[in-house]
Amino acid sequence: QGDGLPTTGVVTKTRPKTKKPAMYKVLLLNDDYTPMEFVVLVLEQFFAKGREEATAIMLQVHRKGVGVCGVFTYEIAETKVNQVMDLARQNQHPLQCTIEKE
Ligand code: TYC
Repeated sequence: QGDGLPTTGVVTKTRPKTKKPAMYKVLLLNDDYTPMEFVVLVLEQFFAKGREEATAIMLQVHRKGVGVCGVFTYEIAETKVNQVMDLARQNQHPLQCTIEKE
C-alpha cells in the first residue's frame, strides 16, 4: 500500500446459498360438460380466487381451451391438481387439471 502501484487481488463472487425452488403452473382445461358454476367454485375453493377473478379465469378457459389457476412449488401444485380432480370425479364432471413447469 502507498507504493503507487495498483492493488492486485482476486475478487471472489459468492453465490447466495439459497436457491429459488422450481415453480409449476396449475392449468385448467376446457371441456363441453363441466358446468361453468362448478369451475368458478373450484377456483374459489382451491385457488382462493374471488368471484370476479374466478369467473374471468373460467371464461378464459372456456374460450381459449386452457387457463392458469396459479403457480406453486411442485408439492403444492400436485396437491391442488388432486383436490380439483377428486372433487370433479365426485361430482361426475370430466374437468381436467394439469401441471406445467414454469
Ligand atoms: N365449457 C364448459 C361449458 O360450456 C365450461 C368450462 C369452463 C368447463 C372451464 C371446463 O375448465 C373449464 N359448460
